[in-house]
Amino acid sequence: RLLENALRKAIKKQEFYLEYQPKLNISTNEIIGMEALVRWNHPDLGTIPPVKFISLAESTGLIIPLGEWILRESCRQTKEWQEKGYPQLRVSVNVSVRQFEDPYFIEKIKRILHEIGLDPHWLEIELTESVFADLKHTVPILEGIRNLGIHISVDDFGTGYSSLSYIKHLPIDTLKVDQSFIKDVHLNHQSKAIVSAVIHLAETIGLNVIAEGIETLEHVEALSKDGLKFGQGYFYSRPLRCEAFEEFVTNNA
Ligand code: G
Ligand code: G
Ligand code: MN
Ligand code: NA
Repeated sequence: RLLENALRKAIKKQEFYLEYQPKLNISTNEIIGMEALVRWNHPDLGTIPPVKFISLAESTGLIIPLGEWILRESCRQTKEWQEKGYPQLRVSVNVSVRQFEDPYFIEKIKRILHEIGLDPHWLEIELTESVFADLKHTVPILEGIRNLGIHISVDDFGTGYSSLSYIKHLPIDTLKVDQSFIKDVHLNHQSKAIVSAVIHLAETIGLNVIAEGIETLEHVEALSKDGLKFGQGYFYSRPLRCEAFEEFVTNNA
């Protein structure tokens, strides 16, 4: 209750900000994009991480206005970076099932992109597998999003319902292998087998794969051997505030 009211006020007072975590080509170390991650800067409690408020925002429906702000702000920032002459990068935004099920979702995205003047090609949305529980309902929405030119990636891949047999029928672009499989990929045969299977099968059906949660050089080496192209994780960079992200991009160029 208390936190719910605080969250309601925080949305009105705009106490949120975004951090950006780089995504890289793991063989060239070239930056290919960034994931926007929300943080709440509470006036008394300081920075509150999303694990403390996203599920509350979802259960109360506050994720709808909050999610709209996150989409708008990440698109606005991406456009600003393009205009400032930074390399053109795609921004990935996490979208909750609740937002995805909002009948105005596609209209809202269109309006935001139009207002900001950002080409849809530079936007990617990250959805978890829970979205795919009801395919009859999901596929037309995914197609609508993709027809705009927006990319779609499946977040935390491997932890939910999907099997590669039905993934092949979905209008998606990228599988994001869950960090739980990356953590011990260099030590555990089972994790390694799962990661290899995802990489190779994704390749045959024409999807991109990115690994999240890369923390060490051992991870990079094990994943490169398996033919993985893209990655993200503390080994490269933590999520960064705008200024630090600009610095990262400048040093990476
Ligand atoms: O950002 P952090 O690194 O702490 O993320 C923790 C969890 O919160 C992750 O599951 C992440 O997907 C989720 N999360 C972070 N930012 C957002 C956001 O902007 N929207 C939604 N829906 N979830 C987010
Ligand atoms: O659910 P989602 O994949 O969107 O959430 C990403 C979460 O993982 C965020 O909380 C982000 O800060 C965190 N994260 C990103 N890179 C790493 C990493 O290398 N190690 C760990 N432990 N967490 C990471
Ligand atoms: Mn994500
Ligand atoms: Na994830």
